[in-house]
Amino acid sequence: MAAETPGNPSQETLSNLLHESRRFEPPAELAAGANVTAAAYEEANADRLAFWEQAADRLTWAERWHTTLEWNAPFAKWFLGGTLNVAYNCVDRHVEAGNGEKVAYYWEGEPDGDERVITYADLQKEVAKAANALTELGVRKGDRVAIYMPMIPELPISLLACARIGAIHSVVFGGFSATALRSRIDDADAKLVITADGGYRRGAPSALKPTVDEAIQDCPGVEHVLVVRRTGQDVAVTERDVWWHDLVERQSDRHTPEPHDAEDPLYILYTSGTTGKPKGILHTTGGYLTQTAWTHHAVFDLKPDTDIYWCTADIGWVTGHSYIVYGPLANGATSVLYEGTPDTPHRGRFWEIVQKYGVTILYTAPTAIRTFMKWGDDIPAKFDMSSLRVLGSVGEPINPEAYVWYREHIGGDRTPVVDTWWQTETGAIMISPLPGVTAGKPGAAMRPLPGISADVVDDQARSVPNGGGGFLVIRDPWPSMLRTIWGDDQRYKDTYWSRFDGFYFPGDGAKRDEDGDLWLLGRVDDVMLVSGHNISTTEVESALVSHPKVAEAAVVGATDPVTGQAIVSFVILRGSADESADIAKELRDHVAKTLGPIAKPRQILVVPELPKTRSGKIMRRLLRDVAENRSVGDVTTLADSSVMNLIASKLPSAASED
Ligand code: 6R9
Repeated sequence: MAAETPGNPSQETLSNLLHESRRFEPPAELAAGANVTAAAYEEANADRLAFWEQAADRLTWAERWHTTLEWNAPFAKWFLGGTLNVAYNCVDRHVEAGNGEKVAYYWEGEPDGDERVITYADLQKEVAKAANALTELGVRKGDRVAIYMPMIPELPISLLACARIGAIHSVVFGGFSATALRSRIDDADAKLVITADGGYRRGAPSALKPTVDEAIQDCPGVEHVLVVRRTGQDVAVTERDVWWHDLVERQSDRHTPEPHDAEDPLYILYTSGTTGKPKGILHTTGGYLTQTAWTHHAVFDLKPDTDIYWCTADIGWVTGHSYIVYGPLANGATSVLYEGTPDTPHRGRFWEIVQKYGVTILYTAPTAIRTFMKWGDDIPAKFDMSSLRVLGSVGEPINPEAYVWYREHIGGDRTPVVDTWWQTETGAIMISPLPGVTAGKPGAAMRPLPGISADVVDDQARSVPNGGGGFLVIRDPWPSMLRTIWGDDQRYKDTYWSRFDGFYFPGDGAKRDEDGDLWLLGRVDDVMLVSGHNISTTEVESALVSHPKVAEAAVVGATDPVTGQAIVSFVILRGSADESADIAKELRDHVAKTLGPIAKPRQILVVPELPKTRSGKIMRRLLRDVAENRSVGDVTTLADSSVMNLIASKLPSAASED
């Protein structure tokens, strides 16, 4: 396909401004013993379905499938005719293989000294008891169970108990409001809610049960609320409430898992979406477990006998579903599960946990990494983290500077960093380096994994050439893809399959560099149109973060009489940097030098915080309101709504530039 005319802005889909030449080869030892080698790409290229069949064969099936894929676009069915039990695959089969004494989770509570060690044999008993308890409460295969809990062992146990009996779980993040919880309970028509009296958050017990009580006031479909006692705080108890310790503890610790169909639903997980009602993303069993397990094995090079793996996400998000619960347990991994926040009781808590358990694989988010950069290099330097061998990143584009900091200050300049791109909808990792194969480039997610066909296209759905930017699309169905939006097939088609005929459109922009490697450039809704150039927020933010004084940056396009849109930047300085009078000029010049004059921000605002969702993604929509002097829109999904006032109070000083 002919390239777009270089330098003709009206034809360019998305500018490619940032050039990064640092490279990190895979460590020789890791490459020599890697779970997955370059051959996997060739095998998958030669026969994609055979490749996924092999991955599915890593699981234990009650009945093997007869048809690998049935594709009635955009509706996919994988491993038709196959039956398996997800909980059996995640728990029982490891016990049967003689690994019952192996640790599944080292659970670390937020209050100091609060810890539990849960072996696979323990997990088998706990899941069996919980499955029996759900059955006693009348929960049957196909029923929906809403789960609203802190990060305690009963949370993964509840997921597995549902999976075991074929009930469909719908986890709602414990930080959501009663209104958000109610709309999700209603949409899925849940008959049981599992919760706790409360959880620990930043050093204090924080109640959950009252939020459930408020949420279900008008939900007659909810028959029971199963309540774990975690904090011991006072809670109102009504007739439909049942204590976990009363009901679950007296159950038999044996339960026979029944096989379920590969396409039986496993869970619904709501993604907020910026407008309208949340979308209930539906995942099924066989394909989902195949891809979560295989990617966890491949991308983290997990060695179940020696690795200690820690994903710091909350199980309320898809990262926790796929890479704390299903993927790691299917692989028989030993994981750390941490209840609290990174700064409780001190800012070295994560590194203390890495040191305590000898964590070898750490999976966290750019927002956390940038926060650690802001807090200062001296904090991680106090801990022994020589056990670490692979670092992962997920949730947002990782700025090259954050990547290099992560590698150096957390990984001791030894560990590969895998930047993993995926979504709630994709169920599992789609684009990522393989740590024993791929030379890492800071900021790049590199290549689609074997078996995944991702592409970058222009608005006519034509592949862009190397060096070009555009829309990320997925060309072929993959095993862990969402099957639909719960109860709304039409919305599923409209949202993901209507922008480009026959391709899945995730809503992200991307570029393909000169070597053909992929760089994610943020949501296409955030792209800025400056003097006819489409500029991604990610590249300007990364340029700002590459200045030694900047820890974090968010940029938005604001209406401008001259350029159409102008770039407005919000920056958080590093702990060590002082806010000099000419910081704005310094940073604007730095961006112009790094990316070219076209990307020079019109304004720079130094702010103490940025508005983020509860999973840590920057909400640029709200910053656009500030930049265009509008009253700030819907803040209900903000983690901390007071930050918008802090930011707005910074505004007057911004008007003075140029
Ligand atoms: C797993 C998860 C999905 C959106 C996705 C994209 C962004 C996630 C990324 C990334 C660049 C990465 N995203 N990982 N962007 N590089 N490595 O985060 O799921 O909460 O559904 O968000 O997050 O914009 O479309 P989810």
